Amino acid sequence: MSLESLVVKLYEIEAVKFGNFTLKSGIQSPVYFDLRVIVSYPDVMVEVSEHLWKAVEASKTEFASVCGVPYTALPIATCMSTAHNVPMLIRRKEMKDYGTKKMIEGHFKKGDVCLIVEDVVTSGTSVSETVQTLNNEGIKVKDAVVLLNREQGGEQRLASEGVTLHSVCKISQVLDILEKAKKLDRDTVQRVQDFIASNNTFGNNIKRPADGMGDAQQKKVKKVLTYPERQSQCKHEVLKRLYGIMEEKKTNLCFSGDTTSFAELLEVVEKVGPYICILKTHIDIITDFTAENIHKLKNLASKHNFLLFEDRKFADIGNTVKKQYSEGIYKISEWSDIINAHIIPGPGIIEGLKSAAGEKGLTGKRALLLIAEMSSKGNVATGEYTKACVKMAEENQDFVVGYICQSQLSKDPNFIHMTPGVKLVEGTDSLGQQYLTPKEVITKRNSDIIIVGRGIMNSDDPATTAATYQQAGYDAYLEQCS
Ligand code: 5BU
Repeated sequence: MSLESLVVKLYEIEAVKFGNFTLKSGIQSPVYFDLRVIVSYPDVMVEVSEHLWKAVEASKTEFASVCGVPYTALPIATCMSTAHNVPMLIRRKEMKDYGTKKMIEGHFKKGDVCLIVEDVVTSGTSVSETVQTLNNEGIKVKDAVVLLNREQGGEQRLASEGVTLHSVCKISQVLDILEKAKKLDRDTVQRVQDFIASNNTFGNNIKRPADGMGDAQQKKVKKVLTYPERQSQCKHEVLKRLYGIMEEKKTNLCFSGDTTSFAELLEVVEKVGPYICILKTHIDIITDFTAENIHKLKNLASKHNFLLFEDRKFADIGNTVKKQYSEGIYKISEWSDIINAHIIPGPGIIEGLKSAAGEKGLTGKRALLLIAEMSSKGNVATGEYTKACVKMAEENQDFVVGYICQSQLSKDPNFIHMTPGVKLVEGTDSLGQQYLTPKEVITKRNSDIIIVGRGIMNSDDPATTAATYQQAGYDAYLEQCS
Protein backbone atom coordinates (compact mmCIF):
# COMPACT_ATOMS: atom_id res chain seq x y z
CA MET A 1 0.00 0.00 0.00
CA SER A 2 1.35 3.45 -0.87
CA LEU A 3 1.72 6.08 1.84
CA GLU A 4 -1.14 8.02 0.23
CA SER A 5 -3.52 5.04 0.41
CA LEU A 6 -2.47 4.33 3.99
CA VAL A 7 -3.19 7.91 5.11
CA VAL A 8 -6.60 7.88 3.41
CA LYS A 9 -7.33 4.53 5.04
CA LEU A 10 -6.35 5.91 8.48
CA TYR A 11 -8.72 8.81 7.86
CA GLU A 12 -11.52 6.47 6.88
CA ILE A 13 -11.20 4.33 10.00
CA GLU A 14 -11.05 7.52 12.13
CA ALA A 15 -7.50 7.01 13.30
CA VAL A 16 -7.02 10.57 12.04
CA LYS A 17 -9.79 12.99 12.97
CA PHE A 18 -10.48 16.68 12.42
CA GLY A 19 -12.71 18.85 14.62
CA ASN A 20 -12.22 20.21 18.12
CA PHE A 21 -10.33 18.03 20.59
CA THR A 22 -8.93 18.63 24.07
CA LEU A 23 -5.41 17.22 24.28
CA LYS A 24 -3.79 15.70 27.39
CA SER A 25 -2.16 19.10 27.98
CA GLY A 26 -5.59 20.80 28.08
CA ILE A 27 -4.91 22.51 24.74
CA GLN A 28 -7.70 22.56 22.11
CA SER A 29 -6.53 20.94 18.88
CA PRO A 30 -8.23 20.85 15.45
CA VAL A 31 -6.65 17.47 14.70
CA TYR A 32 -6.46 14.23 16.64
CA PHE A 33 -4.72 10.94 16.00
CA ASP A 34 -6.16 7.88 17.64
CA LEU A 35 -4.10 4.95 16.42
CA ARG A 36 -5.60 2.67 19.07
CA VAL A 37 -8.38 1.80 16.65
CA ILE A 38 -6.02 -0.03 14.28
CA VAL A 39 -6.16 -3.15 16.46
CA SER A 40 -9.59 -3.65 14.86
CA TYR A 41 -8.10 -3.59 11.34
CA PRO A 42 -5.39 -6.26 11.06
CA ASP A 43 -4.63 -5.33 7.43
CA VAL A 44 -3.97 -1.70 8.49
CA MET A 45 -1.87 -2.91 11.43
CA VAL A 46 0.37 -4.89 9.09
CA GLU A 47 0.64 -1.96 6.66
CA VAL A 48 1.53 0.46 9.44
CA SER A 49 4.20 -1.90 10.78
CA GLU A 50 5.69 -2.39 7.32
CA HIS A 51 5.85 1.35 6.68
CA LEU A 52 7.62 1.81 10.01
CA TRP A 53 10.05 -0.98 9.17
CA LYS A 54 10.83 0.57 5.78
CA ALA A 55 11.44 3.98 7.35
CA VAL A 56 14.07 2.45 9.62
CA GLU A 57 15.55 0.24 6.93
CA ALA A 58 16.07 3.26 4.68
CA SER A 59 18.08 4.96 7.42
CA LYS A 60 20.40 1.93 7.79
CA THR A 61 20.26 2.15 11.55
CA GLU A 62 21.34 -0.90 13.55
CA PHE A 63 19.62 -2.33 16.63
CA ALA A 64 19.34 -5.57 18.57
CA SER A 65 15.70 -5.22 19.60
CA VAL A 66 12.54 -3.15 19.22
CA CYS A 67 10.44 -1.69 22.02
CA GLY A 68 7.01 -0.13 21.52
CA VAL A 69 5.98 2.83 23.67
CA PRO A 70 3.07 1.53 25.75
CA TYR A 71 0.29 0.97 24.90
CA THR A 72 -0.73 1.82 21.34
CA ALA A 73 2.64 1.02 19.79
CA LEU A 74 2.95 -2.36 21.53
CA PRO A 75 1.08 -4.40 18.88
CA ILE A 76 2.83 -2.43 16.12
CA ALA A 77 6.24 -3.33 17.58
CA THR A 78 5.06 -6.94 17.92
CA CYS A 79 4.23 -7.08 14.20
CA MET A 80 7.63 -5.64 13.29
CA SER A 81 9.34 -8.11 15.61
CA THR A 82 7.62 -11.21 14.25
CA ALA A 83 7.68 -10.19 10.58
CA HIS A 84 11.41 -9.42 10.60
CA ASN A 85 12.57 -11.80 13.28
CA VAL A 86 13.99 -9.14 15.55
CA PRO A 87 13.64 -9.59 19.33
CA MET A 88 11.28 -7.35 21.23
CA LEU A 89 11.38 -5.77 24.70
CA ILE A 90 8.32 -4.64 26.64
CA ARG A 91 8.44 -1.59 28.82
CA ARG A 92 6.16 -1.71 31.83
CA LYS A 93 4.26 1.49 32.57
CA GLU A 94 3.71 0.54 36.18
CA MET A 95 6.27 -1.24 38.30
CA LYS A 96 5.14 -4.69 39.44
CA ASP A 97 4.09 -4.76 43.08
CA TYR A 98 5.19 -8.35 43.56
CA GLY A 99 8.13 -10.53 42.59
CA THR A 100 10.88 -8.94 40.54
CA LYS A 101 10.64 -5.18 40.24
CA LYS A 102 11.33 -5.26 36.52
CA MET A 103 10.47 -2.31 34.29
CA ILE A 104 11.63 -4.07 31.11
CA GLU A 105 10.48 -7.56 30.10
CA GLY A 106 12.50 -9.70 27.71
CA HIS A 107 16.12 -10.78 27.51
CA PHE A 108 18.84 -8.21 26.93
CA LYS A 109 22.46 -7.45 27.72
CA LYS A 110 23.83 -4.17 29.05
CA GLY A 111 24.96 -2.09 26.06
CA ASP A 112 22.38 -3.58 23.65
CA VAL A 113 20.92 -1.05 21.25
CA CYS A 114 17.13 -0.87 21.06
CA LEU A 115 14.89 0.84 18.50
CA ILE A 116 11.85 2.62 19.93
CA VAL A 117 8.56 2.31 18.06
CA GLU A 118 5.80 4.90 18.51
CA ASP A 119 2.49 5.71 16.83
CA VAL A 120 2.38 9.52 17.21
CA VAL A 121 4.99 11.99 18.43
CA THR A 122 4.01 15.47 19.62
CA SER A 123 6.47 16.70 22.25
CA GLY A 124 8.45 13.45 22.39
CA THR A 125 7.77 12.98 26.12
CA SER A 126 6.51 9.38 25.88
CA VAL A 127 9.43 8.31 23.69
CA SER A 128 11.81 10.09 26.03
CA GLU A 129 10.36 8.30 29.08
CA THR A 130 10.76 4.94 27.36
CA VAL A 131 14.37 5.83 26.47
CA GLN A 132 14.95 6.72 30.12
CA THR A 133 13.53 3.41 31.37
CA LEU A 134 15.68 1.44 28.89
CA ASN A 135 18.76 3.50 29.76
CA ASN A 136 18.18 2.76 33.44
CA GLU A 137 18.63 -0.92 32.57
CA GLY A 138 21.82 -0.24 30.60
CA ILE A 139 20.14 -0.48 27.17
CA LYS A 140 21.17 2.13 24.61
CA VAL A 141 18.76 3.98 22.34
CA LYS A 142 19.95 5.88 19.29
CA ASP A 143 16.86 5.83 17.09
CA ALA A 144 13.09 5.94 17.32
CA VAL A 145 10.59 5.42 14.54
CA VAL A 146 7.13 6.96 14.48
CA LEU A 147 4.16 6.64 12.16
CA LEU A 148 2.91 10.22 12.52
CA ASN A 149 5.10 13.13 13.47
CA ARG A 150 2.93 16.09 14.51
CA GLU A 151 5.89 18.43 13.81
CA GLN A 152 5.42 20.17 17.14
CA GLY A 153 8.98 19.90 18.42
CA GLY A 154 9.22 16.22 19.39
CA GLU A 155 11.88 15.49 16.78
CA GLN A 156 14.05 18.39 17.99
CA ARG A 157 13.59 17.50 21.64
CA LEU A 158 14.60 13.87 21.03
CA ALA A 159 17.58 15.03 18.94
CA SER A 160 18.67 17.15 21.91
CA GLU A 161 18.61 13.94 23.96
CA GLY A 162 20.68 12.05 21.37
CA VAL A 163 17.80 10.14 19.74
CA THR A 164 17.16 10.39 15.98
CA LEU A 165 13.48 10.27 15.08
CA HIS A 166 12.53 8.61 11.79
CA SER A 167 9.01 9.42 10.63
CA VAL A 168 6.84 7.52 8.19
CA CYS A 169 4.71 10.58 7.74
CA LYS A 170 4.66 14.18 8.97
CA ILE A 171 1.46 16.07 9.66
CA SER A 172 2.15 18.39 6.70
CA GLN A 173 2.16 15.31 4.42
CA VAL A 174 -1.07 14.03 6.01
CA LEU A 175 -2.77 17.36 5.23
CA ASP A 176 -1.40 17.37 1.71
CA ILE A 177 -2.54 13.85 0.97
CA LEU A 178 -6.02 14.32 2.43
CA GLU A 179 -6.55 17.63 0.66
CA LYS A 180 -5.53 16.10 -2.67
CA ALA A 181 -7.83 13.15 -1.99
CA LYS A 182 -10.62 15.71 -1.38
CA LYS A 183 -11.16 14.51 2.16
CA LEU A 184 -10.32 17.92 3.64
CA ASP A 185 -11.21 21.44 2.55
CA ARG A 186 -8.71 24.31 2.43
CA ASP A 187 -10.09 25.96 5.59
CA THR A 188 -9.54 22.86 7.71
CA VAL A 189 -6.03 22.41 6.30
CA GLN A 190 -5.24 26.04 7.09
CA ARG A 191 -6.65 25.76 10.61
CA VAL A 192 -4.48 22.71 11.34
CA GLN A 193 -1.40 24.35 9.79
CA ASP A 194 -1.90 27.44 11.98
CA PHE A 195 -2.38 25.31 15.06
CA ILE A 196 0.77 23.27 14.43
CA ALA A 197 2.80 26.38 13.69
CA SER A 198 1.79 28.08 16.91
CA ASN A 199 1.97 25.07 19.21
CA ASN A 200 5.57 24.00 19.11
CA THR A 201 6.60 22.33 22.33
CA PHE A 202 10.36 22.66 21.97
CA GLY A 203 12.57 25.75 22.16
CA ASN A 204 11.63 28.75 20.07
CA ASN A 205 8.19 28.46 18.63
CA ILE A 206 7.93 29.75 15.08
CA LYS A 207 4.50 31.27 14.65
CA ARG A 208 3.30 31.18 11.07
CA PRO A 209 -0.19 32.68 11.18
CA ALA A 210 -0.79 33.02 7.47
CA ASP A 211 0.14 31.36 4.23
CA GLY A 212 2.81 33.01 2.13
CA MET A 213 4.56 34.63 5.05
CA GLY A 214 8.32 34.57 4.55
CA ASP A 215 10.86 33.49 7.14
CA ALA A 216 11.81 37.09 7.81
CA GLN A 217 8.26 37.91 8.83
CA GLN A 218 7.87 34.88 11.03
CA LYS A 219 7.65 35.91 14.61
CA LYS A 220 9.67 34.07 17.21
CA VAL A 221 7.67 33.26 20.30
CA LYS A 222 9.44 31.96 23.40
CA LYS A 223 8.25 28.66 24.78
CA VAL A 224 8.92 29.33 28.45
CA LEU A 225 7.97 32.59 30.10
CA THR A 226 10.38 34.06 32.64
CA TYR A 227 9.19 34.62 36.22
CA PRO A 228 8.72 38.39 35.65
CA GLU A 229 6.74 37.65 32.48
CA ARG A 230 4.57 35.18 34.35
CA GLN A 231 4.15 37.73 37.13
CA SER A 232 2.94 40.43 34.77
CA GLN A 233 0.56 38.05 32.97
CA CYS A 234 -1.11 36.41 35.96
CA LYS A 235 -4.01 37.92 37.85
CA HIS A 236 -3.99 36.51 41.38
CA GLU A 237 -2.24 38.55 44.04
CA VAL A 238 -0.71 35.49 45.75
CA LEU A 239 0.71 34.23 42.47
CA LYS A 240 2.13 37.66 41.65
CA ARG A 241 3.87 37.69 45.04
CA LEU A 242 5.20 34.20 44.49
CA TYR A 243 6.69 34.91 41.05
CA GLY A 244 8.21 38.09 42.53
CA ILE A 245 9.91 36.08 45.29
CA MET A 246 11.09 33.42 42.82
CA GLU A 247 12.70 36.10 40.66
CA GLU A 248 14.20 38.06 43.53
CA LYS A 249 15.61 35.05 45.43
CA LYS A 250 16.36 33.02 42.29
CA THR A 251 14.61 29.97 43.63
CA ASN A 252 11.82 27.58 42.74
CA LEU A 253 12.36 25.51 45.87
CA CYS A 254 9.53 24.76 48.29
CA PHE A 255 10.77 23.15 51.49
CA SER A 256 8.45 20.65 53.15
CA GLY A 257 9.24 20.87 56.87
CA ASP A 258 7.75 17.57 57.94
CA THR A 259 8.78 17.36 61.57
CA THR A 260 6.60 16.74 64.60
CA SER A 261 8.39 19.38 66.67
CA PHE A 262 7.59 23.05 66.14
CA ALA A 263 10.87 23.97 67.84
CA GLU A 264 12.78 21.90 65.29
CA LEU A 265 10.72 23.33 62.43
CA LEU A 266 11.57 26.90 63.44
CA GLU A 267 15.25 26.00 63.80
CA VAL A 268 15.55 24.40 60.36
CA VAL A 269 13.45 27.09 58.66
CA GLU A 270 15.78 29.75 60.04
CA LYS A 271 18.59 27.92 58.20
CA VAL A 272 16.88 27.13 54.89
CA GLY A 273 14.76 30.32 54.70
CA PRO A 274 17.17 32.20 52.39
CA TYR A 275 16.97 29.48 49.72
CA ILE A 276 13.22 28.87 49.45
CA CYS A 277 10.19 30.59 47.95
CA ILE A 278 7.65 28.54 49.94
CA LEU A 279 7.58 26.68 53.22
CA LYS A 280 5.14 23.79 53.16
CA THR A 281 3.80 22.55 56.48
CA HIS A 282 1.76 19.66 57.85
CA ILE A 283 0.54 21.51 60.92
CA ASP A 284 -1.44 18.51 62.22
CA ILE A 285 1.70 16.41 62.77
CA ILE A 286 3.14 18.98 65.19
CA THR A 287 2.96 17.99 68.85
CA ASP A 288 3.90 21.36 70.41
CA PHE A 289 1.52 23.58 68.42
CA THR A 290 0.89 27.05 69.85
CA ALA A 291 -0.34 30.32 68.39
CA GLU A 292 2.92 31.84 69.57
CA ASN A 293 4.90 29.41 67.39
CA ILE A 294 2.72 30.32 64.39
CA HIS A 295 3.58 33.93 65.10
CA LYS A 296 7.29 33.02 65.02
CA LEU A 297 6.82 31.13 61.77
CA LYS A 298 5.12 34.14 60.20
CA ASN A 299 8.02 36.32 61.34
CA LEU A 300 10.47 33.94 59.66
CA ALA A 301 8.36 34.10 56.48
CA SER A 302 8.63 37.90 56.47
CA LYS A 303 12.30 37.91 57.43
CA HIS A 304 13.34 35.49 54.66
CA ASN A 305 10.58 36.42 52.22
CA PHE A 306 8.77 33.17 51.49
CA LEU A 307 5.12 32.10 51.39
CA LEU A 308 3.45 29.62 53.75
CA PHE A 309 1.65 26.62 52.30
CA GLU A 310 -0.28 24.34 54.65
CA ASP A 311 -0.48 20.97 52.89
CA ARG A 312 -3.84 20.16 54.53
CA LYS A 313 -5.27 18.32 51.50
CA PHE A 314 -8.89 19.22 52.25
CA ALA A 315 -11.26 16.58 50.93
CA ASP A 316 -14.71 17.05 52.49
CA ILE A 317 -17.93 18.84 51.52
CA GLY A 318 -17.88 22.64 51.36
CA ASN A 319 -19.55 23.19 54.73
CA THR A 320 -17.02 21.03 56.59
CA VAL A 321 -13.83 22.24 54.88
CA LYS A 322 -14.92 25.80 55.57
CA LYS A 323 -14.66 25.05 59.30
CA GLN A 324 -11.54 22.93 58.96
CA TYR A 325 -9.85 25.85 57.19
CA SER A 326 -10.80 28.62 59.63
CA GLU A 327 -11.73 27.03 62.94
CA GLY A 328 -10.35 24.39 65.33
CA ILE A 329 -7.01 24.99 66.99
CA TYR A 330 -5.00 25.62 63.81
CA LYS A 331 -7.05 28.41 62.19
CA ILE A 332 -5.16 27.76 58.96
CA SER A 333 -6.77 30.57 56.97
CA GLU A 334 -5.26 33.12 59.36
CA TRP A 335 -1.64 32.30 58.54
CA SER A 336 -1.26 30.10 55.47
CA ASP A 337 -1.05 31.92 52.12
CA ILE A 338 -1.67 28.76 50.15
CA ILE A 339 -3.66 25.59 50.84
CA ASN A 340 -4.52 22.56 48.72
CA ALA A 341 -7.51 20.32 48.19
CA HIS A 342 -8.60 17.12 46.52
CA ILE A 343 -11.44 17.55 44.02
CA ILE A 344 -13.22 14.36 45.01
CA PRO A 345 -16.21 16.23 46.59
CA GLY A 346 -16.74 18.40 43.47
CA PRO A 347 -16.62 22.21 43.13
CA GLY A 348 -18.40 22.75 46.49
CA ILE A 349 -15.06 22.23 48.22
CA ILE A 350 -13.60 25.21 46.34
CA GLU A 351 -16.63 27.35 47.16
CA GLY A 352 -16.44 26.39 50.84
CA LEU A 353 -12.75 27.23 51.18
CA LYS A 354 -13.12 30.44 49.19
CA SER A 355 -16.02 31.63 51.33
CA ALA A 356 -14.05 30.91 54.53
CA ALA A 357 -11.23 33.16 53.30
CA GLY A 358 -13.80 35.76 52.25
CA GLU A 359 -15.44 35.80 55.68
CA LYS A 360 -12.06 36.59 57.27
CA GLY A 361 -11.63 39.50 54.83
CA LEU A 362 -8.81 37.63 53.06
CA THR A 363 -10.18 37.46 49.52
CA GLY A 364 -7.25 37.71 47.11
CA LYS A 365 -4.76 37.08 49.91
CA ARG A 366 -5.37 33.33 50.06
CA ALA A 367 -5.01 30.84 47.24
CA LEU A 368 -5.79 27.22 46.56
CA LEU A 369 -3.92 24.50 44.67
CA LEU A 370 -5.82 21.49 43.38
CA ILE A 371 -4.23 18.06 43.74
CA ALA A 372 -4.28 16.91 40.13
CA GLU A 373 -1.65 14.18 40.35
CA MET A 374 0.27 12.52 43.15
CA SER A 375 3.80 11.24 43.50
CA SER A 376 3.03 7.98 45.27
CA LYS A 377 3.06 4.61 43.58
CA GLY A 378 -0.32 3.25 42.46
CA ASN A 379 -2.21 6.50 43.13
CA VAL A 380 -5.42 6.98 41.16
CA ALA A 381 -5.20 10.70 40.43
CA THR A 382 -4.70 10.17 36.70
CA GLY A 383 -6.48 10.44 33.34
CA GLU A 384 -10.05 11.71 33.54
CA TYR A 385 -9.61 12.66 37.19
CA THR A 386 -6.70 14.95 36.35
CA LYS A 387 -8.67 16.42 33.44
CA ALA A 388 -11.63 17.16 35.73
CA CYS A 389 -9.21 18.89 38.06
CA VAL A 390 -7.92 21.14 35.29
CA LYS A 391 -11.49 22.03 34.32
CA MET A 392 -12.39 22.90 37.92
CA ALA A 393 -9.27 25.05 38.26
CA GLU A 394 -10.09 26.94 35.08
CA GLU A 395 -13.61 27.62 36.33
CA ASN A 396 -12.36 29.05 39.64
CA GLN A 397 -9.45 31.27 38.71
CA ASP A 398 -10.28 33.84 41.38
CA PHE A 399 -9.12 31.36 44.04
CA VAL A 400 -7.36 28.41 42.37
CA VAL A 401 -3.82 29.31 41.32
CA GLY A 402 -2.41 25.97 40.26
CA TYR A 403 -1.82 22.32 40.79
CA ILE A 404 0.05 19.78 42.80
CA CYS A 405 1.09 17.57 39.94
CA GLN A 406 3.83 15.53 38.35
CA SER A 407 4.09 17.48 35.10
CA GLN A 408 2.77 20.62 33.44
CA LEU A 409 -1.00 20.67 32.92
CA SER A 410 -1.45 24.17 31.54
CA LYS A 411 0.73 26.76 29.83
CA ASP A 412 -1.37 29.58 31.31
CA PRO A 413 0.75 31.57 33.81
CA ASN A 414 -2.38 31.88 35.98
CA PHE A 415 -1.69 28.29 37.04
CA ILE A 416 1.50 27.28 38.79
CA HIS A 417 2.68 23.67 39.02
CA MET A 418 4.21 22.33 42.22
CA THR A 419 5.75 18.88 42.24
CA PRO A 420 6.45 16.79 45.34
CA GLY A 421 8.58 13.67 45.33
CA VAL A 422 11.91 15.37 44.55
CA LYS A 423 15.42 14.32 45.49
CA LEU A 424 18.85 14.76 43.97
CA VAL A 425 18.75 11.13 42.84
CA GLU A 426 15.71 9.24 41.57
CA GLY A 427 14.34 6.43 43.75
CA THR A 428 11.58 5.43 46.12
CA ASP A 429 11.00 5.17 49.86
CA SER A 430 9.60 2.09 51.58
CA LEU A 431 6.01 3.45 51.60
CA GLY A 432 5.42 4.18 47.95
CA GLN A 433 6.93 7.66 47.57
CA GLN A 434 8.60 8.04 44.15
CA TYR A 435 11.36 10.58 43.58
CA LEU A 436 12.34 12.55 40.50
CA THR A 437 15.30 14.91 40.18
CA PRO A 438 14.93 18.73 40.06
CA LYS A 439 16.12 18.73 36.43
CA GLU A 440 13.58 16.11 35.38
CA VAL A 441 10.78 17.99 37.13
CA ILE A 442 11.58 21.45 35.74
CA THR A 443 13.06 20.84 32.28
CA LYS A 444 11.42 17.61 31.22
CA ARG A 445 8.08 17.78 33.00
CA ASN A 446 7.83 21.57 32.77
CA SER A 447 6.70 21.98 36.36
CA ASP A 448 7.44 25.26 38.14
CA ILE A 449 8.20 24.45 41.78
CA ILE A 450 10.12 21.55 43.30
CA ILE A 451 8.87 20.40 46.71
CA VAL A 452 11.60 18.81 48.80
CA GLY A 453 11.09 17.33 52.26
CA ARG A 454 13.38 14.62 53.59
CA GLY A 455 16.03 15.43 50.97
CA ILE A 456 16.71 18.56 53.06
CA MET A 457 15.22 17.67 56.45
CA ASN A 458 17.34 14.55 56.92
CA SER A 459 20.56 16.20 55.80
CA ASP A 460 23.34 16.92 58.32
CA ASP A 461 23.58 20.41 56.91
CA PRO A 462 20.08 21.55 55.79
CA ALA A 463 21.25 25.04 54.73
CA THR A 464 23.93 23.75 52.33
CA THR A 465 21.61 21.04 51.03
CA ALA A 466 18.79 23.55 50.49
CA ALA A 467 21.25 25.74 48.57
CA THR A 468 22.12 22.72 46.38
CA TYR A 469 18.44 22.09 45.60
CA GLN A 470 17.88 25.80 44.98
CA GLN A 471 20.75 25.84 42.49
CA ALA A 472 19.62 22.65 40.75
CA GLY A 473 16.03 23.89 40.41
CA TYR A 474 16.99 27.40 39.30
CA ASP A 475 19.61 26.16 36.81
CA ALA A 476 16.95 23.89 35.31
CA TYR A 477 14.63 26.92 34.95
CA LEU A 478 17.38 28.97 33.28
CA GLU A 479 18.09 26.09 30.92
CA GLN A 480 14.41 25.95 30.06
CA CYS A 481 14.27 29.68 29.32
CA SER A 482 17.44 29.78 27.20
P1 5BU B 1 9.50 14.03 50.92
O1 5BU B 1 10.14 13.88 52.24
O2 5BU B 1 10.30 14.91 49.95
O3 5BU B 1 9.11 12.72 50.30
O4 5BU B 1 8.14 14.83 51.24
C1 5BU B 1 7.19 15.15 50.27
C2 5BU B 1 6.10 16.01 50.85
O5 5BU B 1 5.14 16.30 49.85
C3 5BU B 1 5.34 15.37 51.99
O6 5BU B 1 4.98 16.40 52.89
C4 5BU B 1 4.10 14.81 51.36
O7 5BU B 1 2.99 14.82 52.25
C5 5BU B 1 3.86 15.78 50.23
N1 5BU B 1 3.24 15.16 49.04
C6 5BU B 1 3.83 14.14 48.34
O8 5BU B 1 4.92 13.69 48.68
N2 5BU B 1 3.21 13.64 47.24
C7 5BU B 1 2.03 14.08 46.80
O9 5BU B 1 1.52 13.62 45.77
C8 5BU B 1 1.42 15.14 47.53
C9 5BU B 1 2.06 15.65 48.63
BR1 5BU B 1 -0.19 15.80 46.95
